[in-house]
Amino acid sequence: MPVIRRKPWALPESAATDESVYRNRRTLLKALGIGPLIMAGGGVPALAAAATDPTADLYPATRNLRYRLDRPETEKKHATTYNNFYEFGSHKGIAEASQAMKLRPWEVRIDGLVEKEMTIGFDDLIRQMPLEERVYRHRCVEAWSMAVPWSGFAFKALVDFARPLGSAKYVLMETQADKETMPGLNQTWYPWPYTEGLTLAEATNELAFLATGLYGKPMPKQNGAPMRLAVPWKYGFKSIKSIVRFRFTEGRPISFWERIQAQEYGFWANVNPKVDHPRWSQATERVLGTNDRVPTLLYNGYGEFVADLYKDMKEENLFM
Ligand SMILES: Nc1nc2c(c(=O)[nH]1)N[C@H]1C(S)=C(S)[C@@H](COP(=O)(O)O)O[C@H]1N2
Ligand SMILES: [Mo]
Repeated sequence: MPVIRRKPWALPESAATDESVYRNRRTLLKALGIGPLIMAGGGVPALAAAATDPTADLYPATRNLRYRLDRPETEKKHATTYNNFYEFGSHKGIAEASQAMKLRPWEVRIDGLVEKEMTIGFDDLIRQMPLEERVYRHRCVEAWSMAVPWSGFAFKALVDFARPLGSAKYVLMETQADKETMPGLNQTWYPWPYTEGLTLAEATNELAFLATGLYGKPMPKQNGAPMRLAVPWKYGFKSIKSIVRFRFTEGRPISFWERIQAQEYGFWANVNPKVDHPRWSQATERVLGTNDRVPTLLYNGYGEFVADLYKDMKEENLFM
């Protein structure tokens, strides 16, 4: 295996300590001039602001009990204050900075190999989709994990809506890239915009979910408002945030992290505790909030849903 040097832009393995989770949160609260009394009500201010969201009436959506957890749900305060969203900075404390993001108007482009290319407003799109709530595990490639209730709809519903041509084999997704509100875009060595891709078979697998809400409310900005991907059997970087484009293609798209460091962050990126990252072990993960170390599961515990997708792909680098 080639020796891989630590690049300044590489994802850090330093899943920070619980202490820094609290430190980030305190910094956020201080910056917003909000003290612990208000927070006793639960949640960060960003979630309270969701009341003015034009889709607020859609939440909470009915929970789909087919998807179950093997662990407690992560507390909202952790999942909404410890984030990866490099558009707002290459560290975990971006919740405050991300509040600058403008969510309306929010247009979604559907193009490439589809019957008819289109641009559709997010509010128009979401009201045509079958909303539900699902609790999913989430396993970051940096070896921390959480388990949260997303609201949203099956990716398959979007694919059906987009009507891809028979020649389409992949779907590329793109995050908004707005220099005005996203300071991370000034780090020009990153290949913005953030992109990710799935095969159509993966995108139409029942687990692939387009999440528009979290904890029974519209999606907080820091978690990828107004719509982000949730593919819980893959490492977290596949779950692209704040999507503005779905492009259907015949060839395999190259994603953001793959462009940066393909030997560490490949196209498939399926979770496997037996295939270590070149710079750290993937055998266990640190649970956000409690800091418990628990064993990582093959396909992050979702093998019953997705293992068949890969049964004829033995030569592919499925777990990197
Ligand atoms: N556009 C965009 N999407 C992104 C990222 C990012 O930096 N930019 N980070 C990814 C990574 S590495 C992870 S672990 C998850 C984190 O999601 P969360 O902050 O909601 O926990 O978002 C993923 N989606
Ligand atoms: Mo991640």
